[in-house]
Amino acid sequence: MTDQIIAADVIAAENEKRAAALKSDYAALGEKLARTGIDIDAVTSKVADFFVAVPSWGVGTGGTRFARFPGLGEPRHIFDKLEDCSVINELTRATPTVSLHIPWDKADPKELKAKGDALGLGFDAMNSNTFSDAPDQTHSYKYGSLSHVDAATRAQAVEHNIECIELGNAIGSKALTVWIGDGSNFPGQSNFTRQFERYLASMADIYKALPDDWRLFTEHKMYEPAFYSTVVQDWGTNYLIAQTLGEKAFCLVDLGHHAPNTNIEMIVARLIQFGKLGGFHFNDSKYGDDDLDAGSVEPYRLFLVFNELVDAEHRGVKGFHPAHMIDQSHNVTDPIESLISSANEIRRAYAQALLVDRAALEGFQGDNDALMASETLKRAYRMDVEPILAEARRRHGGAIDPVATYRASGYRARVASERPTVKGGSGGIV
Ligand code: LRH
Ligand code: MN
Ligand code: MN
Repeated sequence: MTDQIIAADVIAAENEKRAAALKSDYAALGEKLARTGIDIDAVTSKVADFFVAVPSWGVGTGGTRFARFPGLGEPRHIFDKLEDCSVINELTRATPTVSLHIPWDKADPKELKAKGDALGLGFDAMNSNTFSDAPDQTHSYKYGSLSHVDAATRAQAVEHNIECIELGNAIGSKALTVWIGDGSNFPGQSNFTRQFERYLASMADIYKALPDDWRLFTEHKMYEPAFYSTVVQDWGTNYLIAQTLGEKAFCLVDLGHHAPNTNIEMIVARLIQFGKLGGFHFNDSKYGDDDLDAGSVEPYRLFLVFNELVDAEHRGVKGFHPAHMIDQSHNVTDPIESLISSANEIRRAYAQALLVDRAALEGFQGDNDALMASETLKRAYRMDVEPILAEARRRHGGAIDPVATYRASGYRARVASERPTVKGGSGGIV
């Protein structure tokens, strides 16, 4: 038995209000899909088996470089964060794991594991932080970390990553994600080649410390905090890293880390083709690394990414098991509501991609029928799959309408009365 934070009878009462409508919507959609030979229950089971990890850093209100406006009941520490994450999972049944960020979430591994077990939560990829200085560290990362010109600073950054692996190992994680802010702000400030050589050497030391059943994810990002050049700036560099390090190294694609208009779904296809797609940080953006809620700005792009993933599944690509994580920053919403909504949007894109008639698509591609090929994707994308998502949640003890149920539960007001009010302040980066 796990500790359920949102009382089961609250979920049941809310579901009761919506059960009849869902039943009839699900039957109608089932009938519609059956006309094209799709078994709705098969799709619902696949959707129910699709999970995405929640970032521990996402349940607190984020901020920008300018300010942070905290909400009520901000989590005080990782154990509060885990409770917030559990609420998301209880309502969506889509997020049974949490991705930790160290040192922000540093705690006794036994206590972390016990709390996770009590809530029925596991731990996804560990994230290291060498893009900011921890209060007690010896060497500053102001001028870089894993690629720093100073060997002692690089060694400290390597050591920190190894510590993340050790902590992760003790709590059941199986992957380390490394994102660094290293780069330069002026032409001439750094030697591109030497800097990348130093980075690769540091990463090789981290790679050596990986347990056999672990994967190492490197995350590229075009710019920020370095504004002239970034060491791991794009998927090409990321691919070189994964290739150089070895078979346990893979590329992580954060949807917000590309230049505007970049064809991200094509990057995904390339990485799959060459066996180096490690996973995702889902979010959405309009201008840069905005960290907006997944599917909130460009839901079609999210669908197109999932179209590539389902295509790979369909082709039976060997050893294909990308890690799915959310990486968002919530400035104007209740973070729990945003994460609930994003988990649903991610599942929605997956469900829609499952509906693509792949045989027809292949036929149109072979006939150079561009219009019908595009129409085949659009047909799946236009399908309102909400009854499938709701039914997948309901069947696994979740809420038919998770945001409404969350509001009805009064959780935010309760934690606001237990957790001290946090004052606003100047900005951070996430
Ligand atoms: C960097 C990033 C990366 C970090 C997270 C806190 O932009 O997306 O994934 O780990 O923010
Ligand atoms: Mn990210
Ligand atoms: Mn980011």
